[in-house]
Amino acid sequence: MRQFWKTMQKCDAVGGLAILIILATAFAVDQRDGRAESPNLDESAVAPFTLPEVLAGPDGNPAATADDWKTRCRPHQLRLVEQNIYGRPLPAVPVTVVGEIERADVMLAGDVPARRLQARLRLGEPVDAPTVDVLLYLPGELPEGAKAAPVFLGLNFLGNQAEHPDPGIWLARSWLPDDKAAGIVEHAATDRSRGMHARRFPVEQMLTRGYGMATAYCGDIFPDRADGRPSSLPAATGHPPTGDGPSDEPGAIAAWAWGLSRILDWLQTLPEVDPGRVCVVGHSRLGKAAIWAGASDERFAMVVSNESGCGGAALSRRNFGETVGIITRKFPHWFCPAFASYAEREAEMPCDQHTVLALVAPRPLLVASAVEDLWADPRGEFLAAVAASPVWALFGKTGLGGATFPAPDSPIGGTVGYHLRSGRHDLIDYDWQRFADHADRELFGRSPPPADGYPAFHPLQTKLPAAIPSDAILLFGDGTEPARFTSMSGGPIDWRVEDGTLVVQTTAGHANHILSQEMFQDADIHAEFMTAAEAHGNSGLYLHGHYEMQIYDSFGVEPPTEQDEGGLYRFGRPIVNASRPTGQWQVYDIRFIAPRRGPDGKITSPGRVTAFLNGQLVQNGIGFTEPRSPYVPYRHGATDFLRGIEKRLLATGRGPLFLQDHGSPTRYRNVWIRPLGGK
Ligand code: GTR
Repeated sequence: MRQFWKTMQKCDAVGGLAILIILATAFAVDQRDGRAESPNLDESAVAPFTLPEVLAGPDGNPAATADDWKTRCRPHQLRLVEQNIYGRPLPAVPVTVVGEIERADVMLAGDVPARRLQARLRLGEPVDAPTVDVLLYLPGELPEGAKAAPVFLGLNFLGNQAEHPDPGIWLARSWLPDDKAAGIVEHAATDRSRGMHARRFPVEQMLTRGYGMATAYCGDIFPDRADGRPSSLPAATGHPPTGDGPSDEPGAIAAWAWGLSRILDWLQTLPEVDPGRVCVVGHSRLGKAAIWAGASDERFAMVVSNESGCGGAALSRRNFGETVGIITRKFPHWFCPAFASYAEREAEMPCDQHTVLALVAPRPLLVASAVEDLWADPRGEFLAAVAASPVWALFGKTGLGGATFPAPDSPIGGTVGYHLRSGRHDLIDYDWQRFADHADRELFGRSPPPADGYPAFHPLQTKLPAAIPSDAILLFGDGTEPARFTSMSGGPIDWRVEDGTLVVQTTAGHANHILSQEMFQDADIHAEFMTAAEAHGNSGLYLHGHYEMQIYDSFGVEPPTEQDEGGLYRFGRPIVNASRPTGQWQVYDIRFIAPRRGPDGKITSPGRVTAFLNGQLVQNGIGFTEPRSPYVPYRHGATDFLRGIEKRLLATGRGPLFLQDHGSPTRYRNVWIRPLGGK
């Protein structure tokens, strides 16, 4: 509310003759037109395949010991990957800071103290050598005894400013792919792009776990477009500006990986950074780059692939999802020319993506997939991790430690970890928490904090009204069933149902709220709403009656404040302004983790909110403690009934959802709760 008014998949299923015939027909079609743009997404149509021996040395004999691997076999396998997938190595160049490193102590959302560093790095000797802007956040306070922080380093897609809403982040200056919705206009970053990809870079949560977060824009190194080569860093270091070089001419992925190594050169000079604990991470195409950076540069302490798919963690020989042919035709600039030559003859490649993963051994590796990301072939990513694991065994370590494909949201593994997140192709807080868990175990030998065990939170908000999940407790649907809400005095509500919507019955005192009959502790909350012209559409979702997710006509307000839609009132401004104009349906999905209280009623661990508004992340796990709003319904217009509700809330941790009256006839529909943790 406003303050003024406010086994390698032995292909069990390919037994039947019928399937073989279908496959043969499919291949015939492929051969006829030479293309296979719609890949196989049917598990039962996966053909059997044999992977090249990952442990083999140049004579074909497998490594027998860790030393044998290191001296004889690894160099051989590394060369195979260079020659056939990403290209020969690019030379290291001197890295210097242009001007000064900018250091600032900042307070991030949820009262998380941080040190922000920004530097422009010149890669190469000449004064006009190309530059890369690096953004680094470090924990404001280090754990006792620690002198420097471990850091996750990854490239981003839309510039550093898109990774976090912090207004102090330098805007990207290089060419960017146009994306009006994300504030990239005429290939340039605008202020509107700030925080647009923040869901992929949960700085506050990772700092809270003790990890620093570093990033740079991939396009500073190699613009991600077929004709990007002339303005890429390799071109500036004397590589041919066309893609017609020799078969091992490196492409964009090799250039991005090389850029990550140069940034590591710099990170290792910083007193605040633990030089032995820099983890390289990346999503999708940038996951391919992260894998290759970590495989080829052994200074990276840990390697994380998030949904890197074809040419990343997924086996090319497995005919499921994106293929070598599809990827090299669509992105001719990503790989070395030799890779494209294996289109539709993957079985002839002397290595496969398990080879790339194996090069990370004996360091920790984490491969992450998502259930709905079939294009990236989650099972193929898993099987590559299985097939790479014997190299860890040579070092006396458990690689993945099993060959059973896990259930969603159930991480597995040893020094090689794997998880299959529920949801679609993306990089979200759930994934990062698992990366931190893996680093806790593998780099520090400590147990990660207990995970909440809740499924990943990744709501799809593209279609309204949304389909009601079968496990939802519906508080109000379309008016065909009575609303499961109570008035402030504990009686029936007087809000009217109109055209299948529940309309706020406004009062002069702005205190005719309604509260759910359902009491819950932690929950996912869904609410569709439409603001009205009166009183700026002011209303809100009061979580437990203590914390308000703002509803307010905020369309076009830049920058949005904590009183605008998407804000957690009195705690945090929305990461981006995702609101729609009054008169349009909008949707909130909120994961509410209630604060925990001790026997004296005092908070022992803060609560957290992650919220999506109209498809955009507006709160990313923001932490909060005691209520700060003067408008909490237990005070503003409180009744004896409500005092009783609050008393019970403090004693049991369970409370209701309030829909707020703030003088505007806001409409609601499809309001439901999915309690978490069976409570
Ligand atoms: C796709 C590509 C994938 C993956 C993805 C991404 O178009 O086919 O291999 O890299 O892009 O980077 O988002």
